[in-house]
Amino acid sequence: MRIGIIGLSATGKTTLFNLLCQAGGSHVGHQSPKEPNVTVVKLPDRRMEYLASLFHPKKLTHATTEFVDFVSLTRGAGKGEGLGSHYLSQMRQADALLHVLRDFEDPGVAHVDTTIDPVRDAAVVNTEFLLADLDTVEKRIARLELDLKKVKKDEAIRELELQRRCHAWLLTEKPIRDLPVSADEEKILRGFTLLTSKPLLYLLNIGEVKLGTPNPAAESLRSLAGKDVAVTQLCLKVEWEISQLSPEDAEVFRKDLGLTAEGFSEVLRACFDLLGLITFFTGEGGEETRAWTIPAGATALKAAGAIHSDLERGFIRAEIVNFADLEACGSMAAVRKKGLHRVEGKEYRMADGDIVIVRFNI
Ligand SMILES: Nc1nc2c(ncn2[C@@H]2O[C@H](COP(=O)(O)OP(=O)(O)OP(=O)(O)O)[C@@H](O)[C@H]2O)c(=O)[nH]1
Ligand SMILES: [Mg+2]
Repeated sequence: MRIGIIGLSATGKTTLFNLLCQAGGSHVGHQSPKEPNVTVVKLPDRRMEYLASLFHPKKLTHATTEFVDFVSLTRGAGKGEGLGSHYLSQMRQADALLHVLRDFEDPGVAHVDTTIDPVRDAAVVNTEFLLADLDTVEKRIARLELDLKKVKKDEAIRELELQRRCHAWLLTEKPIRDLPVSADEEKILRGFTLLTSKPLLYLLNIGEVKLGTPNPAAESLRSLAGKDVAVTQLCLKVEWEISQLSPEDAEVFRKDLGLTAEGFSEVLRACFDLLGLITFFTGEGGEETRAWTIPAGATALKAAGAIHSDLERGFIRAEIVNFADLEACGSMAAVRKKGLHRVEGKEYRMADGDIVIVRFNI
């Protein structure tokens, strides 16, 4: 899973990226100045520590997410101005976009505009994405029309119809996320990698003075948000300061400011929820306890495939205990005694927190 950090200049993207690197991310680094920075971040999950305390594994492997720190977007990027098209094509590779919006006053930090207005800034970037998508769709339509003149293929005819629908929709200035499509069409759409089809998380980078107060910008963004759009906020400056403290001091500081949970895990969680992913675990009786991510609604067979293709191929059954039952009972033995241990087939839909043993034969 790859999440692209995007936004206008000096909104806090790199600050966020550095925080992610600190929070256990390994820095994959720059290949060249034109390439963005990438980090792989462990997805915090309190359940992992609990499982480790029961299973005593040699190795504990968290689920991970890749974050990419992109160069700032500017007006005109959607029409390919400057390096616009180069950066936008990199953004198309992301599974979701995390849009950092400046919502802090600081005369020392230059802003592209004269006022602080995150809702306006969000619209600026969205417009560039709409223009970029229009361009992509137009080029594809022209290509398909040309191909269809030579050979009539059903697949191309279907795609052309869908591309034309996308085109008309984009002209009304609406994101592809909100375009009503069938499940089959959604699959085809995924291959288009349109920017306005990607799940989007707005992160308002708020000033310290706004901590603990209701934020009208967040409310406005929420009221405008369509499908697959979420809004969250953090004060990145404060998060950065906290990240430089010892764990004890950090806790005191958080309390003083009325900040409860790790702000950071919340952002990660929000990305995860937005992508519609769930976690399942393996490791009972093994050397490694591991968290895996799959799309919500995936079957036991798909879960087996996420672990190894052999498990999918030779799948016999899945033995499942849900984490909530395990925690309530205190041990696997107690879970079994209570009959909360289940045997499921291929078609079973995995639930978040399922602990799985896949029985297979190849
Ligand atoms: N006051 C204040 N300054 C911040 C905050 N977050 C970031 N900054 C400052 O804003 C400046 C830009 O932050 P970056 O994280 O580099 O922003 P960016 O979006 O990566 O900027 P570009 O990559 O240049 O577009 C830095 O000087 C940060 O120290 C914040 O929450 N409050
Ligand atoms: Mg930066």
